[in-house]
Amino acid sequence: MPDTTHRAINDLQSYWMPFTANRQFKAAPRMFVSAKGMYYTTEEGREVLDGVSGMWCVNAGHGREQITDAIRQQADQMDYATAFQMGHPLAFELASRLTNMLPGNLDHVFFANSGSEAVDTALKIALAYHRARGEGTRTRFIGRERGYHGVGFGGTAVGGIVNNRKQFGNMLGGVDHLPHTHNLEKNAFSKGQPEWGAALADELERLVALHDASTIAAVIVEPMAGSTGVLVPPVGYLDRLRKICTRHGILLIFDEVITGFGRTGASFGAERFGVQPDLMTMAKGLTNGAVPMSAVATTDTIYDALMDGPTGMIELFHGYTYSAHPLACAAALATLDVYETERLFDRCAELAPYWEEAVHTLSEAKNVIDIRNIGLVAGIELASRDGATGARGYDCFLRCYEKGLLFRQTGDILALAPPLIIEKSEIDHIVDVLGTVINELD
Ligand code: PXG
Ligand code: PLP
Repeated sequence: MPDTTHRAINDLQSYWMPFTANRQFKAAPRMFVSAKGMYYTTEEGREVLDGVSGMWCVNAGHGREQITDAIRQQADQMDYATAFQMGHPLAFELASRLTNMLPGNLDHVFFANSGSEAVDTALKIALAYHRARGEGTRTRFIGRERGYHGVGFGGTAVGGIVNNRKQFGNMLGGVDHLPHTHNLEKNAFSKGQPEWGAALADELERLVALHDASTIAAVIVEPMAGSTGVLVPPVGYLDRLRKICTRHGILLIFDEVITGFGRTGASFGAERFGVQPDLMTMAKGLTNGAVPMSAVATTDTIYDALMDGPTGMIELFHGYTYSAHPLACAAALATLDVYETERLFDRCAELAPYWEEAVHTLSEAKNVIDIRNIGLVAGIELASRDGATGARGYDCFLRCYEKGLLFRQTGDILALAPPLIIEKSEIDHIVDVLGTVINELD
């Protein structure tokens, strides 16, 4: 047995940090100890403006009392209730509340705890649906290059970010990918939806011809790809995907883990882009990040197809210990109240033009090769240094952090998605800091 008695209680080695360069971080740790509104406070007592809403989740800003009160109260009343063969009222209330908000006939909601679980749930529901209708040969999934659908085996397989895949073998079999929609030659510095690229959706016809529709269960895409560095869908692109899916009996899954709850200036990306999916995943903003929770919404058609056997039979052999956890339900209900009373989705839409103009002023900054935006999201792409992809992006991330601004950096792309409560003066400040830092970098 190794002798560990001499170790400091806060030994940094014990915690294996997710999606983090552990050795680099532990050599010079950055710690947040509190958060309120638009700002974190660091261990040294510095304030840092949260330019990415936690991790695309704290849409109403940090430390919202209405939400923390609801969690506290629910913890006192009932900490946990089993979700299998038993219910509790908040779960039903939240599901009804969501189906009232959701576009079209997305009328049923299944609860999970993370975006990754929601994605795997949606993929499994798609398989079960086709099987229930006697089309059990439809087992193939089509994702998209550069897509991010979390880190479960299903989500990793349909995802298209190479670094997230290459360590993990074959993953789920029978998956193919659409091409991504990023094209600097055609679309650099587009404001909002790029004009070029709708025809990329026709690649789905090619994949259908290759595999045959009878083998394809579902297509899964993010309406706007977030994690890969903000790829806004070209005008008409999602609409074409929808038409091709419908033509071939393929389900269309929108992964709205980032685009849900106001981020693009409407309740959901489906609404913002005017395209109706058959299944939708949600997470993050659902509880304002305060308690882990995710959900999958499905149409009546899908739900009804599975409600077909004997009534005493479990219809879907799937669920989580913490599905519809009472604390998460309480947090989500309070979060939806905050969004509604403060009209935060409208606020996002109202601020979006100001945000767009502000971030595009950085187009003249050194090494900036693209700026993309929609709602309160922006992606700023920097040219990579020779032989050192990501180095310039990381330097920018670190210097901005030192100057009190946090965002997400993925390679040489800077992703911004501030809480929807942001003020114009804070938008100006973000752009100021970014402009200064980008121009200082070699
Ligand atoms: N789908 C989408 C579209 C996501 O953006 C997930 C699924 C997975 O959710 P969970 O809760 O399992 O992480 C996500 C998560 C980034 C970043 O750097 C983005 C996510 C997570 C972590 C970092 O942009 N998105
Ligand atoms: N592993 C074991 C041994 C379990 O018993 C369970 C749940 O009962 C799980 C994994 C799944 O955990 P969860 O339902 O929290 O996803």
